[in-house]
Amino acid sequence: MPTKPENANELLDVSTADEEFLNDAIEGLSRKPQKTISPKYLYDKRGSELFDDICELDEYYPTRTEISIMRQYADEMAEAIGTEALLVEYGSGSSMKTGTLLKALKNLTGYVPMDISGEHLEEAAQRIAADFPNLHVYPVCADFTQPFDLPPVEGTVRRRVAYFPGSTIGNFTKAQAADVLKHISDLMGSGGGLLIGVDLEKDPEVLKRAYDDSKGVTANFNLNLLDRMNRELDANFDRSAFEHQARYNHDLSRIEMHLVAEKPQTVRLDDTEISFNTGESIHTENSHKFTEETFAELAGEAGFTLVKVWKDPRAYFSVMYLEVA
Ligand code: AVI
Repeated sequence: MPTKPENANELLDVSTADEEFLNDAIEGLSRKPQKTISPKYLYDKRGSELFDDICELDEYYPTRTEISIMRQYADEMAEAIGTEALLVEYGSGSSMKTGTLLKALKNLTGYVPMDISGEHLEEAAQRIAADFPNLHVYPVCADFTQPFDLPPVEGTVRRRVAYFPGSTIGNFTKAQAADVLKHISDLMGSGGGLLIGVDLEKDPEVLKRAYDDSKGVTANFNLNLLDRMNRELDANFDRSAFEHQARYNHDLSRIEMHLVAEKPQTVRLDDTEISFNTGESIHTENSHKFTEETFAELAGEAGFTLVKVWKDPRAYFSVMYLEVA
């Protein structure tokens, strides 16, 4: 059995400091005319659990559709990637999709799971290391909206390939997504690849049901952000005075999540007071939907060329493979 490099399975923590949450929350909630908070703050431990519950909902089609695409086409994806690749996963933890891909990949040199949550990451890395005992796993704790370096790895790396499942790219604004894609293309380098889950444009009614489900799980996920600010930032939000809303923005092809104040109120956040009028909202998340063309254009700005696209029969979701020229 090959021996593992010394740094395999060791967590490399390059995440940003916690006080950023307070600064970001005060800055975002002071914005006019639209109060806003970055969607990355939806994912504390409770938020991550609620997101896992969302993925199980009948109305939330993306997860199960992406898994079915991975199961059906993993071999074709592995063929496009080739041998002796270093696979870098953006936002790991989606072990079902990753396992399917790792099984199909031939002679993989190493696997770098990356996540902003150290806890989530260690669990995911341990699971993968147990399922693939011969695989060299190098977990990296990082906020991938910022540039970061890859750990040194042992063996021949013929190509670095980013694996970015879940259509998380859709949660960034177009400008942020272009930046993230540029960081990825810089890190993968010339000849590098990107295998990415991309949610597709569809009937807005299907989208509204997916983002405002009948069991209220997505509402809880959104409202948890208020609880989180109370827990971590010494805030005093009354969650019963806010309502979850999912709105489809036709012009920007995206679902927007908002927390809407149901009555006028003033909330304290550390030493800052934030006032809300009735109907005023905090914009908490965007989920952009693409066509093959709009995504190829966005990724093209970062130096990627679209090589292949796999879709489900309803064309609800896609997995695209792109390469850096
Ligand atoms: C993580 N991300 C891709 C999800 C999405 O569909 O945009 C987050 C989510 N928000 C509400 N439901 C799911």
